[in-house]
Amino acid sequence: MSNLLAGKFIVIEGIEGAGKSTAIKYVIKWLEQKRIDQKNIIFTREPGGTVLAEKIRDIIKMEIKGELLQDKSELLLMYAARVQLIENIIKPSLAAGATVIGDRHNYSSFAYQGGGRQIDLALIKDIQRVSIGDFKPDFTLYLDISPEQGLTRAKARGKLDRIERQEIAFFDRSRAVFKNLVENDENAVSIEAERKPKIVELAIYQQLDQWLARLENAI
Ligand code: T5A
Repeated sequence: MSNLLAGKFIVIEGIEGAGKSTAIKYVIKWLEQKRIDQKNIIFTREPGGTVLAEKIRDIIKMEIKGELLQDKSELLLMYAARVQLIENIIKPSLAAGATVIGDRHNYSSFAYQGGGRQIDLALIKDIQRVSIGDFKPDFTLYLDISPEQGLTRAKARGKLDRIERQEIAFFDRSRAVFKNLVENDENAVSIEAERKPKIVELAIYQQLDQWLARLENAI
């Protein structure tokens, strides 16, 4: 069974405060229950995850008086960080037989820069094609939450950053794009994330079990 999970890339997506960091702990617990050795579980986050990509993350989060980060610059920085992460960490780890868990990936750019910032999705697709080609996750868990609820959770944790301070409509558009992408992706599932942590945890295990069963049936 563990062989089926070797070399697989599992991604968690969702808007702010959906519970991605919390969900990752559950995914790690599930992998350990499937007897995947801790050293074969690699965790990544986007934007970030390599030395240079973390520096790009700093630029994305930075607020400079008198100079706005342009939407298209933000989009290109997301993909620059993604290329660094994929080529330096994700692909080599998968090739070595690890299971990689990603806190956000490509769908976040469609949701935030496409939905939120309203950049043409066709343009994002072109940038995706020239930067990361057809690289994609094996399985995506999308945590669905209303922006009101997600931002309440995020606020409870502390000061909001540049992106988190966008208006509710921004996150409504992001959520709509996420939902559309997930509905049209047979390797992605949506989880209602407004429920109690224990219920969300069980829903995540159930979805992972069903995905694993599909992998087994495909042999
Ligand atoms: N971005 C990123 C783009 O615009 N484009 C892109 O292409 C990419 C990759 C990243 C920012 O960059 C943007 C999106 C982001 O704005 P970040 O700091 O990594 O910035 O932000 P997030 O990924 O949004 O991470 P957050 O930490 O804000 O949200 P999480 O990880 O979803 O939430 P989590 O797990 O920390 O939970 C939030 C709080 O809720 C509680 C937790 O204990 C925590 O306190 N919680 C629950 N409470 C009640 N019920 C539950 N079921 C709960 N689950 C968790």
